[in-house]
Amino acid sequence: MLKLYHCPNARSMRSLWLLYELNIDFELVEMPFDQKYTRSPEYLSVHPLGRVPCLVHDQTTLYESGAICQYLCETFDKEDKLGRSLGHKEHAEWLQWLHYAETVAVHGASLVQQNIIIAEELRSPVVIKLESRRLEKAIEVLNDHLNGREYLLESGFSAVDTAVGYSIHMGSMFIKISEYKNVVSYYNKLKNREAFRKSLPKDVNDPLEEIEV
Ligand SMILES: N[C@@H](CCC(=O)N[C@@H](CS)C(=O)NCC(=O)O)C(=O)O
Repeated sequence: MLKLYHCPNARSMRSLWLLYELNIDFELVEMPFDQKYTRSPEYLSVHPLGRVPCLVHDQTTLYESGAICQYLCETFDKEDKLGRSLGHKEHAEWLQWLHYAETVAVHGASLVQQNIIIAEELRSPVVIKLESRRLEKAIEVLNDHLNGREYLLESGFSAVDTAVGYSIHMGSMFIKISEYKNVVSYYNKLKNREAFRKSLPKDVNDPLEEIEV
């Protein structure tokens, strides 16, 4: 049994996208991003913090998107099409980008709190400015790395592009990424993947609009 708990546009989109890339059968449990569902006793008995993603595979439960990515590749991608297992020359780099995805996403998550979740009178312009700047710096590093490259790894598309690609997707909701030309062309390429499209929220307005480079 393989089951993914997911909320639209949340970090679980990484796991959903990757499951579609892997083209394997799984059960999708989609919940609104609402504590009525994510903090329900039923869901808290699966994930003690009531967050997403959460992956259940037979007796194994995982609730870190990075761990889920590595686990899915190690379990279902024995030929290293999307993973780069121990011994592969890109293994260390693959791990680095897998976890760098969270370095980017934490700033996006903070901006979700500041712009959407907390009451307007509690929002802080200083925190918004700081987090936006830190997000921009993290995107700048990606922009430099992507110079002359199609994907994060020299050998081509891999699971770490789903991890980092989601972080760009999330970050682009809060900062203007159009000045980061390499990031924009990379993101436009990722957005054309069928698995990415399938992982988008169904009610999204114009998800596939290309950003001008
Ligand atoms: N480091 C975790 C972060 C998980 C996380 O915080 N997910 C957010 C959605 S992006 C969540 O579920 N938030 C709901 C909440 O905190 O109530 C991961 O990468 O899976």
